[in-house]
Amino acid sequence: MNRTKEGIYKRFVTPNYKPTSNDLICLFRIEPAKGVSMKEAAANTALESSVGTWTKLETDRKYVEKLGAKAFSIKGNMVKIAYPSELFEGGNIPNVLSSIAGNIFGMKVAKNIRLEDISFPKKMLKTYKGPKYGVEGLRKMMKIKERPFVGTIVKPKLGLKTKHHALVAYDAWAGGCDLVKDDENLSSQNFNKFEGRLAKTLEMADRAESETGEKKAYLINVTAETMTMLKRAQLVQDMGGKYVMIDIVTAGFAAVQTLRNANFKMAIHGHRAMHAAFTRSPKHGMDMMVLADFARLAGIDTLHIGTGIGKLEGKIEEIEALQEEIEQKVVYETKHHLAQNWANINSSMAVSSGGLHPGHVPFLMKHLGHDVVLQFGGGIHGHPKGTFEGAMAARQAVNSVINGVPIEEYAIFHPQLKKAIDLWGYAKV
Ligand code: CAP
Ligand code: MG
Repeated sequence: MNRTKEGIYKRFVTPNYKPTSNDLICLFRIEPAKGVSMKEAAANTALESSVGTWTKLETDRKYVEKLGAKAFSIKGNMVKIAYPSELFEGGNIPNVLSSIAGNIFGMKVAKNIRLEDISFPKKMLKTYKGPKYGVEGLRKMMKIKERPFVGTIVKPKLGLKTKHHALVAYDAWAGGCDLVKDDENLSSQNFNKFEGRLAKTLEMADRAESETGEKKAYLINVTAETMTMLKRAQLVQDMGGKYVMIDIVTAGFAAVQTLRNANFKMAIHGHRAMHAAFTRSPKHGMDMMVLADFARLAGIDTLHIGTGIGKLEGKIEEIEALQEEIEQKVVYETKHHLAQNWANINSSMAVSSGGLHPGHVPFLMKHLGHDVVLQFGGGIHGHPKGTFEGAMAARQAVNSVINGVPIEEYAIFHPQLKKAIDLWGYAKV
């Protein structure tokens, strides 16, 4: 490699380059370090994330040159870099991340660097399974034609004994929830072991199904060391479960791929605990968009994307963009996002969760429509009359929107909803 600045620029900063349909594109926001030009920071990002390093190499070969990434657009601090897909092994998400989201985050030439979005070429998409069910498949599985799904997380998030956990799940289903999930940090602790919980809670799901005539799914958390994870998932399938959940960040994308590639006849729910460690800063790290892209690629059927109104950070416009990214087949380019044609990859369904209660439903449905899981933890189990009526209140809130009746009016004839909005209020839309 020619290690003069000019040599590096010539190879890694190429404004005339037109990306081919086989290139993976990344959109970075780069803030160069003091005394470093944008061009230099962009060049170093491209080289470090592909074939280069800090010095000229005696081992370099002519044929390596064509694998170099190219910064082909620099507008202000937004830099687009194209990577030839030959750089990556097919079907290997950790491999892709180690390049495009690897060493670059620690480079001294950049004060801050944030990966805003990524666009996969068709050639790469073909090497991944994507979601098995997607929005359509999940609607068929749950026999829910149009409305949003209503979900809950058993609370308290940790500590309940198996018997009580299963009873809380039963009340939630009987009251009107479609999905009941474990919380992100429940696995197989001594107070609530996986096997016992699975058996007892699935029993309650069956009971609620026969009593209500609706489909009920239990999203049991199989996040664990991967061999254990697979054994647990197999057990869920053997016992008639429809769904498993995994913490996609703490378990890692290899684990998500392992779970998806095992090809169980079950949907996979993706919780994103820990994402904010690197998605929260607007300057450094990566946007949730990138995580969502990889979750869809790996095969997550339902993914947490935030609320825009609940207890956790995230503006509603960002949540809408995330929903579009994971649910649509074709996503168009905007100032902050790259275009994507998802080709063979199925959709993932958005999950809105985190500090929600029934009074938020009109706001959520206005912004996120019907293809969404509305998920309430405290907002159901904190209902003054308990879980059963809390779940009723959540379903009533959804019905109020479907029937076009303002929630406060609907509440007059629906005492469970009334109790909920008396306690937590409601968002005006
Ligand atoms: C929600 C929740 C979910 C968050 C995760 C919790 O409970 O169970 O894990 O939604 O955040 O533990 O906070 P509440 P996100 O409904 O009681 O708040 O969806 O943003 O990934
Ligand atoms: Mg939780």
